[in-house]
Amino acid sequence: MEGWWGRLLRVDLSRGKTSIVDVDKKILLDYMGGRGLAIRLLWDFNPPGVDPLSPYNTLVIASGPLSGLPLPSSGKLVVTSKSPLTNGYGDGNIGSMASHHLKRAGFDAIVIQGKAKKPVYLYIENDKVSINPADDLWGLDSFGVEDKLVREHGKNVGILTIGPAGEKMVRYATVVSQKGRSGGRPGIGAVMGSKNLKAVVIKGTLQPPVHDIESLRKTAEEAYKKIMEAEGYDYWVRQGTMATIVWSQQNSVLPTMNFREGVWEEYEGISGDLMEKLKVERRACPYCNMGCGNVIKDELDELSELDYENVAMLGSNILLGDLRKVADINKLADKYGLDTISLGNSIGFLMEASEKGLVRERVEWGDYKVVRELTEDVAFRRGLGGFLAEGVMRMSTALGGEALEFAMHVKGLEISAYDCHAAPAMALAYGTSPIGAHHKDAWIISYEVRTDRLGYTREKVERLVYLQDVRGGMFESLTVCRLPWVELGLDLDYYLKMLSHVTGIEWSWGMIREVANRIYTLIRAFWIREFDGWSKYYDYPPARWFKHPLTKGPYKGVKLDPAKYEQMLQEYYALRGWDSNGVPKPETLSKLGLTFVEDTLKRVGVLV
Ligand code: PTT
Ligand code: SF4
Repeated sequence: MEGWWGRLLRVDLSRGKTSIVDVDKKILLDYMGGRGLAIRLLWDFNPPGVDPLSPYNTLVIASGPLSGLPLPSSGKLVVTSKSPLTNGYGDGNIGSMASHHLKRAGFDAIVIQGKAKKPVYLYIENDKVSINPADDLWGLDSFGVEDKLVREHGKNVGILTIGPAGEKMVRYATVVSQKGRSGGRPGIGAVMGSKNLKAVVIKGTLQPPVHDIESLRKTAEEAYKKIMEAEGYDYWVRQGTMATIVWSQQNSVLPTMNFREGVWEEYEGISGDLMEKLKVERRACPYCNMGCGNVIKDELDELSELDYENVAMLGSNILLGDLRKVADINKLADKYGLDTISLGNSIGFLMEASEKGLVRERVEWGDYKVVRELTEDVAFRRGLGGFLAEGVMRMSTALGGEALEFAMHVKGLEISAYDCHAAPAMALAYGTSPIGAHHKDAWIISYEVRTDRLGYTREKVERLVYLQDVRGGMFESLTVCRLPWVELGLDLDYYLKMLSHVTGIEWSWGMIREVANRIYTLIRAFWIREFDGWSKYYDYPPARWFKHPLTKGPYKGVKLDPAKYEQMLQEYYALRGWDSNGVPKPETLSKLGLTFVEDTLKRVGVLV
């Protein structure tokens, strides 16, 4: 079948066995790949209510129909599991040679279950698969593992690994690749650690099946050219996502002091302009001609690859205003395999709790030395680091009372770097994101800033659903980087054309949006299945944005309005075909071919 191999690699670490199984063609067409394929596999393979850190949880590493091919920014893959941070659906996107090799090894996805008795790593060379001892890798940081595995297997492989944080099952441990690409914010690295799986090494040498290679080549060539000719290309190549620091400051969304404010007087100390002056190297994911991996030398003169989220969360959010120091903490997070967004949130939360006298320890805002020590302690779960390793939701529940109001998470996933006191649709994007508070599904904040900043309108809700379908539905399932479209305006029709040339099927926007809707609805059913007592209030952003207005900047005095938020949420549910509690209606399930989840939703008491 062109576009897909129709094959999964299944790995049972408890028994030390691997097998290759076929995937039904209809499943691939209905769910596309990446996130879509992964949620269907999780639904089928995970026992309901499974402990995410138990051997029975399933880890899926998936590529999509455009992976492994020389198409713009196609070198991404998705890592997915039930999240130990949220207890719901979790995934992350990584740009790495592992994407290229996974597809070229002849698999659409790897499905990993069980737990090895001792540390292991998985080695895949097309159909040749082995589970190898990893005693000498266990305990190493992600950079050290990568070096060792390259020495063993050569440079022409893709490597996904965890650092000490994954081994210690820090709830926001990530999967790392190529010393600076990291994915799986909701603790996918901890799931690998719980399975004693230190790394996955892939070498693929097959040619993925393509329907019309000549047309594909022409379309890709044209798209690459459009990207390079786009207005803003030079600026993007210079600053990448780091340009967002100044933009966020100007628009009062820069997370500051644990999302207390949206502006910070010292933002220039962490800006993209400063980064440009310090830059020593630029990296790119495979097949990308707009590489945004900006590398500077950090406080210790070591290399650190920076992105907006990392710098905002470890900079303005904790009042650390020196880019080289921020870069040092960012590098530690990459080495140890910790999500920078959750780390910056957890430390910011602790600083605020300390300021308010809710914890005994004094942890001052912006104290680099303490932040450095805490980051190491989180990775190894030492002392106060063990508390931080649990993430903001659990930390706030332990402290109770006032602490719950400034716990900046949705469904347990810490908020990424956009303050929403004065951005109602972005707050809704966080509320309804399928993994908890993350911007990847709908970065509607840029639309809000451009159009009607403070409105709670239906138009914004419609736009939000559209963005989710394109970003979280299409891009996460094609497993292609969305930035050529988001940042340089590459026409979305290129993706339809490429998909049609690869698969030999004429894809329309109607078809893509139906796939996306199916994916969102199945993910929603998964959350409901895994949660004990589903409520629409899980789709609410933190109390801080409703209760405590901004005290500075152009939106001084502004906070979210709960009644108007609820109205937008209800409009969102209606557009998705879900009921007023956010539960998919039977007719929606039927329309999307998801009737197989109906019994489960009845059993947990949300459907009659
Ligand atoms: C992503 C989240 C982001 S989103 C950032 S910076 W961003 C942080 N990056 C981290 C990091 O780095 N190290 C670390 N230890 N923790 C980190 N946590 C944060 O993780 C990333 C780029 C970026 S940079 C963005 S926006 C785009 N994201 C895409 C996406 O989600 N889907 C898609 N189809 N294309 C995307 N293109 C862009 O990719 P998560 P990466 Mg990432 C070092 O992981 O879990 O998805 O969370 O993957 O290869 O580093 O590329 O301003
Ligand atoms: Fe990777 Fe950046 Fe290129 Fe996207 S734009 S593929 S994140 S280098």
